Amino acid sequence: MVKIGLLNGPNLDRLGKREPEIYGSITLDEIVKKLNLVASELGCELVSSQSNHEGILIDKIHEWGDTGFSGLILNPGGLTHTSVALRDAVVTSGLKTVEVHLSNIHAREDFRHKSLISGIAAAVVAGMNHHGYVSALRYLSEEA
Ligand code: DHK
Repeated sequence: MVKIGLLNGPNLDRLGKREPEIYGSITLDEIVKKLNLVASELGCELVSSQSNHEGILIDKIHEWGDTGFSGLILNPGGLTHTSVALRDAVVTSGLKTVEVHLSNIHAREDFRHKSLISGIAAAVVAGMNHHGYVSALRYLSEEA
């Protein structure tokens, strides 16, 4: 069975109450529940994790890369725009990765336009709110 990791970075645990006009009003728990339903329809296994700490995210990517996962759905939050270390971890893991953003980062502040992850991701989804995670899962379930 294809195993896919869902990894959310800093502040994504605040979904639902965090700037809902930008990030939507659905919580991360609700997103994960929806994704688990889709995963079981697709016949793949989804494992989810969230952390506000860069090193913990990196450790999780290493772990998933070493334990038979084939795909990664990654929303690095603000680390998208700053973290060379997270980018290096994704490359090292060998996981086929889809970068997801709830908001359209290209329509926001200039500092959000640059992603250090996009250049090494298989695909990027931005601005589709929680639907972006579902699209990423559908893609990886067939392509990872
Ligand atoms: C989430 C964040 O936390 C921001 O720092 C990014 C991203 C955008 C999102 O749209 O999901 O800039």
